[in-house]
Amino acid sequence: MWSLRIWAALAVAAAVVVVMEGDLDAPAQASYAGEPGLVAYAEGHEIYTMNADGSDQRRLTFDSGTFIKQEWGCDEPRSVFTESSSPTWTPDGLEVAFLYHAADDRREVRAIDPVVGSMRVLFPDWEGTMPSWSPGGERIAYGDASGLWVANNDGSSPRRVTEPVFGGPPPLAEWPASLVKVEWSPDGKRLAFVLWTGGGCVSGTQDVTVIDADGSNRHPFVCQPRPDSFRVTVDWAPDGQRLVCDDGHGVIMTVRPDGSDLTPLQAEGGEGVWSPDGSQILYVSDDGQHDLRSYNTALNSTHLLLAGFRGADMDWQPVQQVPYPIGLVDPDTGVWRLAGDDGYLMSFYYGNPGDVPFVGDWNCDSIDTPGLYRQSDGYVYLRNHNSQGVADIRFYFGNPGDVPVAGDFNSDGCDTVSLYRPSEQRFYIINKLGSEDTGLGTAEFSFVFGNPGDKPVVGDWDADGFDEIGLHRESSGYFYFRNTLDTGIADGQFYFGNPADRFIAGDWGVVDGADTPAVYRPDTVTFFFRHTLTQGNADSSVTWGGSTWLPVAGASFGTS
Ligand SMILES: [Ca+2]
Ligand SMILES: [Ca+2]
Ligand SMILES: [Ca+2]
Ligand SMILES: [Ca+2]
Repeated sequence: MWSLRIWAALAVAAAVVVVMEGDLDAPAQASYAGEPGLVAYAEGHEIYTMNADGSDQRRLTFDSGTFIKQEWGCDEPRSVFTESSSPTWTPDGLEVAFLYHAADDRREVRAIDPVVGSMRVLFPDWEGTMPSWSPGGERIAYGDASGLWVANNDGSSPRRVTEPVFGGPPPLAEWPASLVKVEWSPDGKRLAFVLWTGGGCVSGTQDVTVIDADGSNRHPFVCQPRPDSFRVTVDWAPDGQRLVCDDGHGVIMTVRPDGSDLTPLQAEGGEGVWSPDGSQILYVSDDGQHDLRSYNTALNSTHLLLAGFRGADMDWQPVQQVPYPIGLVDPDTGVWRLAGDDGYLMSFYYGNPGDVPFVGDWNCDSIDTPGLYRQSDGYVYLRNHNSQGVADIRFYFGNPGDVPVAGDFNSDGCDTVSLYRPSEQRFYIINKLGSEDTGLGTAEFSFVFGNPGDKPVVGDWDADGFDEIGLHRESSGYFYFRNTLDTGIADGQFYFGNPADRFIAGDWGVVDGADTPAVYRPDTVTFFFRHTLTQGNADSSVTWGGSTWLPVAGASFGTS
């Protein structure tokens, strides 16, 4: 029945998981403002995204709506078309997964990156409902006519959690039941599913059941089903304490997972989805119009966002929060993802495959923005905004093979691009930027530091406002740094990181003006942060990204 392909990529693109170790205080998170994240939805065989206020609707899929076959159901012919449906964000929020009904009548689970537009097939032959991922992405839950299933995220080791028994008074109890939607709770402990039972073509009823992921504590009829209810939807509050659902007849409600404390919203409609911060529920009103509305859970008030909204099956993008001003650049696609001051990711295209990415404050406004160094011709491309666009500043500097190092080496509040030449183990420091496609000229000063094979990194190790340099020596595992920009022995050194780790530095964990190193480890797609310039284990870590992605670190990337 099942034909499943290993989905290794999910393990690579795991959700952002922030782990704080030791006794150090977690950095303060900026307060929530606005509605972060996109909302994916289905409309007319295709998948779209929009902002949470209904603006900026973008179509993601373009290959649906092709006639497949004629089907007879309930004594009426029905045309079946290729269709993309049931959009669901992957747990890392990077892709929209969806069910695709293919022209050969197969069903696939696909995923599309809304920034890049690239599409991949996760499961090429799928017969269940759209999978719902566990919060960490390690497992999937899905349903079919035989019950509720939990499996590894590659589809292996499926285990049936429960059978599809609708129950209730006759005739509901006698009719066959089937699962039509599954939603994993944010704490990973419970599953909510929509169960459908029908007596042929004339009647059918849907309702929501909540069950522990191990199959215990079954709570049926959580949303108080009424006869002839179709298209019941359900979504979890981000704290897992409540659900939003509807009875299929326009009564939209929130309720505890055990069915208690049912509270109808002061609104008619369905398709409710909870915002990642819990402050609002997005829904489609059912008062003759199909309007996109939002319900403020604190004020118990609703307001109109968009009149005449035809979307369905909405899913709100999981909000990634990264606690430090770090970023990752995918060198294969040129997609940048930077953690803003509010912790939310900004993503945009910049550069060509193979360019070496770095960041700096080129226009002295305290916001770090991208830079690229093209090692083949020594060209530097700097941009002053964290958005897609052309370079604001471009010039050439250095020799092929040089490694860019950016920092504020004279403490004037402006970053400049300097170089490390591995063939000479020599830093070339310059405190101005070039312009207008010209050469930058010679470096202001240069000095030798390090051994062949050392990897350079820039940071202000002594908190005096002047950036200096450091090196990672993979052969010994040592990190060396100097507090002056000249030749000499290291002012400090300690063991940190593994070979193949990618070094960055920033003022994280202990925010005192002094930079400390971190590594991005490709094989586990994890950043490991050291909060002091001393030897020891990582003080915190962030799991995020892809194994070929390159890390960058700044002081502030602003907010999108
Ligand atoms: Ca700037
Ligand atoms: Ca400077
Ligand atoms: Ca310094
Ligand atoms: Ca620090």
